[in-house]
Amino acid sequence: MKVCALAGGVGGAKLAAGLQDALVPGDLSVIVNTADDFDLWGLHICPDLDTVMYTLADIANPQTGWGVRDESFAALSMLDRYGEDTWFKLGDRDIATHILRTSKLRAGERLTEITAHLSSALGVQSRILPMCDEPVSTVVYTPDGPLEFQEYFVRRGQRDEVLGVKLRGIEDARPTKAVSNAIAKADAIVFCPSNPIVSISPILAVPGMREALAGSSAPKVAVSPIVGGRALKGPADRMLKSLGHEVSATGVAGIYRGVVDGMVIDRADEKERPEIENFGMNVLATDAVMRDGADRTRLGREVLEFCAALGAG
Ligand code: FO1
Repeated sequence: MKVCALAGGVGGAKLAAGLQDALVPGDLSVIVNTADDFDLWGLHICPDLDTVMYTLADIANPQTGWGVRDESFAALSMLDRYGEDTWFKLGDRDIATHILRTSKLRAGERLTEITAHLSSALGVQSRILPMCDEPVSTVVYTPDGPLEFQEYFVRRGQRDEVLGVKLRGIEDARPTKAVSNAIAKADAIVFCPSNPIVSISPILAVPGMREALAGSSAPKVAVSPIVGGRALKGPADRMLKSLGHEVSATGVAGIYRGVVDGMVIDRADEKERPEIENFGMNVLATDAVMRDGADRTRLGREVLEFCAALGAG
């Protein structure tokens, strides 16, 4: 069964790992948000691509979900001695990824090729696909004015109220050939439990992406990142609220209405089933919280079974 997943950072990467475990090696493609990408000290950093890559390579830091396990921070300490503001915690091994990516970009390679090279060198058999090769940047509008995404997310600790989100450069972006192929060949399409506003929406906003998804007859299923009215991780709950969405699995389903055929929600939110079914979506209620590797694999398998049942029905 060929599966195409859409993912942002930590939550999305966890389900992608579960799907990878449940599938024959090589049958998973993951389209990843690149609107969090930014440059720091001349290095091009792609946090969501790297989080997915390290997680699928089984070298991610289990405490944070991002960065590399057993990491050291000697380079960052030296930058600190030079008087630099070291607010973004780049580890030594992680820096190697950014050095190589940046040098290949400067040599004219596309982000898609570079990501394929890096992930295959780390032994990842799934395809990790940037949503596009053009630069796109999320700008978060707050009462203090517009902020670059990582300024909002890491430097200011997601404390600002989000009044709006814009995607700089999105008009010039296009789904890559690899992305279009992954969607066209998929037997199931899975929207991972990533932030619907700043992780999945940028992927959907790439001109041509919604049409590519609509052109696929494969069942499409989204896993809610909101459980019991709270985000599993990060600021999704506060963002949904400040942008006028209901903070619930139903609120997430409303964002994906007309795009997906099914929603996977947590058992705690079972009472929302009728409302979501009213959107014309099928609902699977299960344990949607991934605490460990066993949870990821179980949820991955359940999501695939749900997709198979929708495809057969
Ligand atoms: N997130 C943090 O909260 N603090 C950090 O210092 C940080 C560093 C970092 C370095 C490399 C990387 O790939 C990711 C990193 N992240 C960090 C995570 C990242 O900013 C967010 O998870 C995503 O951008 C949101 O999806």
